[in-house]
Amino acid sequence: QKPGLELAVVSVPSYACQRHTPLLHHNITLTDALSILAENAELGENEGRGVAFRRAAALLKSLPQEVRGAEQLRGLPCLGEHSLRVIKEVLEDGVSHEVETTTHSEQFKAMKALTGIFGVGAKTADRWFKEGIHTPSDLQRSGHTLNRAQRAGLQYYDELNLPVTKSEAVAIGQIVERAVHAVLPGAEITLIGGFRRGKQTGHDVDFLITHPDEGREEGLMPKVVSWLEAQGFLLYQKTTGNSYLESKEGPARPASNMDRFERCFSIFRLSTDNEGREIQTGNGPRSWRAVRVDLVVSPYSQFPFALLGWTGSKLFERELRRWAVHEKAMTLSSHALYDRKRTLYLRASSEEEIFAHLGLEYIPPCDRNA
Ligand code: DGT
Ligand code: MG
Repeated sequence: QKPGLELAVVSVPSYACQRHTPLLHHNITLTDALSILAENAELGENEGRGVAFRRAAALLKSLPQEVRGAEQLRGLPCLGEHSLRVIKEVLEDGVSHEVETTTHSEQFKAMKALTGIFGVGAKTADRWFKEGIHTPSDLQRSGHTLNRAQRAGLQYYDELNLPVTKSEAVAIGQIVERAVHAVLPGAEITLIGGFRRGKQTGHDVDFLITHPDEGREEGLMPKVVSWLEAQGFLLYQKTTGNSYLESKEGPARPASNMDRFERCFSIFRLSTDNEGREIQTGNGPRSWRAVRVDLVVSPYSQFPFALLGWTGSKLFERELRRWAVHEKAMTLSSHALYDRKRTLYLRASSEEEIFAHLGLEYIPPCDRNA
């Protein structure tokens, strides 16, 4: 028996939310290749294709050992024809021709650079690319009218594309805590997103804010933002009160809840004095850097759903919702879990209870890195 042949015998469940997916895994070369193809599909607004590559990559991330040969993949779920072809190529030749062509393509490079500007999505980037704009500098020179987010995104481009470290996330957390407690003592602040899953760096820092007395959290965001602005901590902010309405997910909520889920997309001005680090800019060095920060406020009764929904990974979230609908006839969102057969909302006071309602083994945040 070849080493590792037992992989194929172990049965691996097909939904990522049924599996433990640690941050560090054994198949980086393969998942990197598939992630590039996923990214390319997403940039080309081919969502279905993107998800197929992401699912294949997530399956490989959950395997207990390195895949050395294609025969080890027999019987495993989530591996479509295209993904299998790419995996086999990488296993045999060390690289995939399609991945190489993609990473070297002008279009992929330009789309990545342009969508790397805060406030720029795939549609806008594609329009600019077709006009011959390939880089942030091209955009700057083009004289295009940009919105406030895009202007900030361009201004802080280099810094916002620098990974945010865990210690920077902690420092931001202390500022957010001061702000929140100044305007609402007793409010609770939780670090969510990738850092809650144990990542050491991130593209932004995400926080969820709530208060044990339901209702006290209403109208909190504008007050927090005013405090942060007055103290000079914000370079940019946009607060939305109805992000839930705009999203397609989830059951319809009672009208009274509509504007309760507040979200703030911001750019913080974080001092780098503590680390003795200087940021190099076009105008010389300075002792602060720009950091993307997302703040979300949730009513206490929805907190476990918000916590689960904002911890990620994005694919893990997608798989949870898919599992809920297709296997349980339930609708899961960051606000609630609805049982469509019994036509009622299921309450939960912890993430564990939501997994239990869904008939899933509890997966801790550190194993949601699908
Ligand atoms: P990164 O890139 O290091 O920041 O990685 P993450 O996993 O922190 O990704 P991020 O910050 O884009 O999002 C964190 C999680 O929050 C993500 O897994 C799904 C969730 N999320 C992000 N945007 C939305 C949204 O608009 N609505 C809802 N319901 N969830 C969202
Ligand atoms: Mg994040």
